[in-house]
Amino acid sequence: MPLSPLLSIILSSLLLKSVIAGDGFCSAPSVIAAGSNSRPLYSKVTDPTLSPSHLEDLPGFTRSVYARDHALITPESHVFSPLPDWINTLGAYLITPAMGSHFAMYLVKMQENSISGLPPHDVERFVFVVQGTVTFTNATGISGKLVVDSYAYLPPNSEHSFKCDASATLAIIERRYAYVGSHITEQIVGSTDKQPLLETPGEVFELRKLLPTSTPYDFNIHIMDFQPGEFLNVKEVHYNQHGLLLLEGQGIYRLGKNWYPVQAGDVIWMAPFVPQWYAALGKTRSRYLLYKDVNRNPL
Ligand code: UGY
Ligand code: MN
Repeated sequence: MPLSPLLSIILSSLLLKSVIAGDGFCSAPSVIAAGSNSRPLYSKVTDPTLSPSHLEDLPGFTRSVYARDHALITPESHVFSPLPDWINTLGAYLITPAMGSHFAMYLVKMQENSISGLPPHDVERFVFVVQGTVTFTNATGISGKLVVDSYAYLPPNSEHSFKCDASATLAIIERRYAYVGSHITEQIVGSTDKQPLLETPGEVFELRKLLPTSTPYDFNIHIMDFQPGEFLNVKEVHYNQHGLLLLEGQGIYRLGKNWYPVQAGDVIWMAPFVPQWYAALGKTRSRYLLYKDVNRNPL
């Protein structure tokens, strides 16, 4: 039987009230508030939402996963401890060869009077500033400040230091350099926003590469941007390995047969040939930093 006009007005105003009050409906955390632009760049990495609000108090809950061919290491699982050879600095190794990778990826927290140590012999280093400012000094004694979104690449066996006099968070990637012929790499300092957008045939995401693509470099760092709703067209399966830090946004990462909700601050290890696919969701841009080994014959 049709509702009388008066009854339906009363019912819809009650319904509206309960939506505004948030009662009577499943309520999800507001993605709009979470994506507000008033926070500094990449602040979700250093100040993450540890888990969906209805799960954050659940004892033992984590989204982290460690599998044979991939791992998702989420912020509530990050364990920081003093870094060997560094002064006054804490680090969390999130990807290491113990997982099967040929590289290491770790987060570093520096504070007043923090000083970096050097990587082992023949190991190259890539440093990306996620938060704060560090002073970088190279082998010739030349110094400069590195701010958020800037980075440095250090060839193997090159003297250098990073110092901090307030607070900084760095994402670091290191691997044993794969020498080929007489090629050598050079020190590089740059910032993401100065790197040109590259062609991505068949794909919609925006791509920047932070290192030269020439033969001496045995890896590159990609910065990949997706607007909400955009996704990888290729359901990738390839010989290269990846280390990924989600700098902004949220979405779904497919790894093998698993589908993971992910958000800024999450780190992912992808072994060679693990099927991989990403779709950006939410209300804000997704941006990730991606290690990829290149330019070497896999045999
Ligand atoms: O270049 C890549 O392999 C990149 N598109 N992979 C990824 O985003 N998982
Ligand atoms: Mn890939």
